[in-house]
Amino acid sequence: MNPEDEGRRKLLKGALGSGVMAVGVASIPNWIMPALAQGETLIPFTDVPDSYTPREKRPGASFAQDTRNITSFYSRIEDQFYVVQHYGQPELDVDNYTLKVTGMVDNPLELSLRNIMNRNVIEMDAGWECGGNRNGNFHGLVGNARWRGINLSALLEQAGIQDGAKEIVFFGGDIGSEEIRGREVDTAFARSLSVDDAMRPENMLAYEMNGESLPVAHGRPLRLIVPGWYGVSNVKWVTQIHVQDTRYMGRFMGRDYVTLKREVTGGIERWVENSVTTINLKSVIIRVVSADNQHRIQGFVLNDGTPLRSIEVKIDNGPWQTAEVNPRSSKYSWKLFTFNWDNAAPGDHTIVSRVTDIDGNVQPTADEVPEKVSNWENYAQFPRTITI
Ligand SMILES: Nc1nc2c(c(=O)[nH]1)N[C@H]1C(S)=C(S)[C@@H](COP(=O)(O)O)O[C@H]1N2
Ligand SMILES: [Mo]
Repeated sequence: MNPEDEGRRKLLKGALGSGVMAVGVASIPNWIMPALAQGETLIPFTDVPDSYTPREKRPGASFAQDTRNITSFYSRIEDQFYVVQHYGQPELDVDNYTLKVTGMVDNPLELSLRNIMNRNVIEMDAGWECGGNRNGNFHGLVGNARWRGINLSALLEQAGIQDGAKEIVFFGGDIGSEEIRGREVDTAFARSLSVDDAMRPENMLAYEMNGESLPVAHGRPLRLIVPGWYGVSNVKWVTQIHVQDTRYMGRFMGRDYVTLKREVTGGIERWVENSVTTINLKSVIIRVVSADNQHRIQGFVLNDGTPLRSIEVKIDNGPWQTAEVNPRSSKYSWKLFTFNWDNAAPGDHTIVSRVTDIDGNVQPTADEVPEKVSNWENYAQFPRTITI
C-alpha cells in the first residue's frame, strides 16, 4: 500500500483525537501535506549561500537532504531520507543472514530473516536526525518514515535476560579499521543501551521502510530503531545483540558522538561529556512559500516523544505566533508545521521558530544553550532570513 494513503487512513481513524499531541488542532489546517501546492512558489532564503547545492543521493555515500524540498510526511527513500555511516555500507548476504542474541541470556538465539519475519509484526512512524545535524546543511541529516519489523523487548524476553545484566550491545555487520594507541584494529560499529532503555516497548528491529524491504543504505536486512533518540542509536545491519554486565565503551559510545558541554553538576560547574542519546526539543524552519499574496512558513519539529504544547513562529521583532501542526504527526514522527503569514510586507525579514513541550521545556536560543565544545546536538533556535 502507498504509505501516504496508509498514513491518511490512520489519520481518519482518529489520530486527531488520539491525544498523542497536546497541541490543539482547533481548525483543520488548510494543508495536510507540506508539498508545494499548485501555484505556490518557493521564496529563496537569503541565509543560504549561492554555492549551496546538496549532492544527490548516491549508492554507498552519505547524503543530506535539501530541507527546502521536503514534500511529504514520509521522506522518500530515493532522494529524501538522509544517509550516514562511518565504515561504509556492507552488503550482507540476506539468504544466509542470522541475528545472534548472545551473552547473559538463558536462551541464546540465532534467527534467520525468515524467522524474524514470522514473528509478530509491528509498524510505526518514526523520524530522527543525525546527532551531528547543523545549520550549515540546513539540518538536512533528517528523515521520517514508516517502519515495519518486530518488537525488541519481546525478543529479549524470549532470550531471557539474566540477573545482573546491565547493558545490551547492538553490533552492526560493518567493520572498520581504527587506529587505537598506535595499533590498527578491526571494530564493528556498535551502540549499547541500558537494559531499561532496551526494554522500552517502542523499540523495534525493522526490516521494511515505507513499504519496501530495507534498502542497503538504511541497514538491509535489519536495523534497530530507538524512537526519540538521535540517529546514531539506530544501528543498521544488526548482526548480533549481546547482553553483558559491564558498560560498552566502543568508539560510538565512549569517544565519538560524545557531547562536551559546561553544566552545573550538584552545584558545581564542570565540563561534562555525555554520549548522544535522546533527541533534544528542536524546531527548524525549512521553507517559505507564497501563493496569491499569501505567505506560509513551514518547518519540522523533532524531540524525544514528549507531547508538545506549542510550535510558534516569530517574524522580525513581532510576537510569537502559534503555527499549525500537521495532524498526521504521532509520538515519534517528525511534526511538520505551517504558519500562515498574512500581509507579509515587501523587504528583508528574519524569521525563527520555537517549540515548547507539555513539561514547559522551551527550545532555547543559541545564547541560551549550554556552552558546548563538540558539534553534536545542535538544537538551538535557527533564525532564517528572506526577502519578500
Ligand atoms: N551499523 C551502523 N549503523 C549506523 C551507523 C553506522 O555507521 N553503522 N551510523 C549511525 C548514524 S551516526 C546515523 S545518523 C544513522 C543514519 O541512519 P540512516 O542512514 O538510515 O539515515 O545510522 C546509524 N546507524
Ligand atoms: Mo549520525
